[in-house]
Parts: sequence; C-alpha cells; structure tokens
Amino acid sequence: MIEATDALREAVLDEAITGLSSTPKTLSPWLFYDDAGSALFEQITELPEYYLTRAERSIFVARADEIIGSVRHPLTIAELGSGTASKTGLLLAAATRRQPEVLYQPIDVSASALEQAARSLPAAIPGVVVRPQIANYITNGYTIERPHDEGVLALYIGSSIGNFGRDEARSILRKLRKQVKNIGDAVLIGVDLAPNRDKTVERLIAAYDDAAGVTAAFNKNILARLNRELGADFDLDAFRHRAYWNPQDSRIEMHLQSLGAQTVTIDGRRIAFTPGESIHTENSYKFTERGLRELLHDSGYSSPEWFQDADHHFAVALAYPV
Ligand code: AVJ
Repeated sequence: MIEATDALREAVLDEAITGLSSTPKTLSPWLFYDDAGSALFEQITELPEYYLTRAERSIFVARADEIIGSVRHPLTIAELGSGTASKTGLLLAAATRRQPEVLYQPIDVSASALEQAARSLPAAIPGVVVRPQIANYITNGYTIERPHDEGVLALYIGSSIGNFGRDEARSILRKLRKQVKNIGDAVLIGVDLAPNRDKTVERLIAAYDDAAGVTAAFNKNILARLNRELGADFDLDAFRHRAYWNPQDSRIEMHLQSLGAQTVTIDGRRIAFTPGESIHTENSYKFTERGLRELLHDSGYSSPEWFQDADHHFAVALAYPV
C-alpha cells in the first residue's frame, strides 16, 4: 500500500491553490491520477468511444517485430509514464524473440502501477527482467541503465506527450535525448492524430465525452480528490464535464464548469465561482506527421519512421538521435 506522503499532500495543495487562484482557473492533469482516477482511466481505455488505446495496440500487434528490429541489439527498453504497461508487453515479447533476456525499465510516479508491472510482465513473458523506477520524469531526474552497452529503446507511448504544450514537450524530449544518445538507440512516441480525411472532429470529441459518463467521472474525480486529500468541500453535482475541440491550438480541452455561483473552501481559503465559470483541467494535443517531425527535429532526433493504424486515427513514430 502506498500512502499519500506529506510532500505529495503539499504538492496537491499548492497546485490547487495556485491553479484555482489563477484567471482562468486551472488544475493540472497530473492530479487525475490517484488510485480512483487511475482506475477510471483504465476504464476509459476500454470505452467504445476511446479508440486511442485500441488503435495503438493494433499498431504494436502488426509492427512490433519491425519496430524492435530497427534498434541495435541486444537492447533494453525504458518507458516514461509506463502506468501498468498494458500495451508494452507486445514490444517486450517481440524483443524476447530476438534475445534471451530483456531489461525493461518503467519510470512512473505511481508505485502501485509499477508494482503491478513488475509482478505481471515477467510472469507473462519469460525473459523479461523489470527494473522499476519511481520518478516524475518532468520534475525529477531519472536514469536509463545500459547494461553491457546495449542499445536503448525509450518508449513514450499512449499519447502521453499530448498533455504538454510545445515548449514542455520539447524539454521532455531533450531531457530524454541525453540518455538516448548512441547510434542504434531510438525513441518511440505514440500520438493521437488531428482530425483528417478519416477522422471527424465529432469522433475525436466523443472520445473525451463518452455516453456512459466515465470521462465525466474521471474529470470530476479531480474535485473528489481535493475533497478527500485536502478536506475541500466541492459539490460534484454543481459542476459539469465539458470537452471542446480547440482547432487553433490543435487540442481537446477538458473543463469543469460551475453550474451556478458558488464558493468552495480549501484549507481555510475561499474560492468563488461565477455562474458558468470553468476550471481548465486538461489539454490533449493532437498531431500531424509534420508537427511531430518538427518537434522531434527541435529536440535532437531524426525524421521518424511513421506507423499508423488501419483507420488513420493514431500514429507511432520511431526516431533516432542525431
Ligand atoms: C493519458 C493523456 C493520453 O489525453 O487521451 C483520457 C487522458 N483524458 N480521457 C488523453 C484522458 C480524458 C489521456 N492521456
């Protein structure tokens, strides 16, 4: 069992006070992922509307051997924000077909997700050895080990990069580039695609506003978490879940909109909402091949090899350090 540490409580409080005192009000998406939120996200990945996870998995099913074959052997696989690493098994299995043992290095803030990955993967895929690392890859340092001078394949999949604007995405990739530095190393980035010939805006929005209301519950869990951890008094029924497409910035935005005028108390501080005022909780950037190529160039990587699912909804890019 992982307990919320005092340091974590401080970080949550700081984020809540800072974000809710800003204009417009914001809360950062990392707040989604307490145990309840992580479970809701797992549910989202199985929704009929949320095509992202299935589309990425289908790419790995079809192309894992090709992807793994592009990296220098033997190799080790690292992963930023691995979570429970449910899709990573397809890549690890492909790697164990080429070498007897594969070191897998998941890096995540969630100790429980890492525990689950460390337990399930070696049992499911003989030859996998897991070296978990609890770290926030944005704020903290992390190390990717390179035993016997192996090639490094660094995964940043699942559209995780979509939560960040250009500058932050670039700094995440540049920091990673310091450890993905040898000839034969590679990064594998999974991105959701901007609306295109095969993907309507409606389809995209539905993925963030599902009929069963799981995404609404996921979004509102951020308020429930502030109630649980900080003793705040948000009335969850007094806010509604909103998901918009912002074409200017090529992103889905999630908001929690106050239905009426209300005041919420957090740690003795009073936060006032006007009717219709919203809290911006998430950006989920959607990419074109060209946009991702530019980001990779700016971050020290080659033009990528580009893999898409059959419906052209999602893409995985494999790039090398330059
Ligand atoms: C975990 C950031 C990839 O942006 O699609 C899912 C989070 N938010 N539904 C995404 C999310 C609402 C997800 N990522």
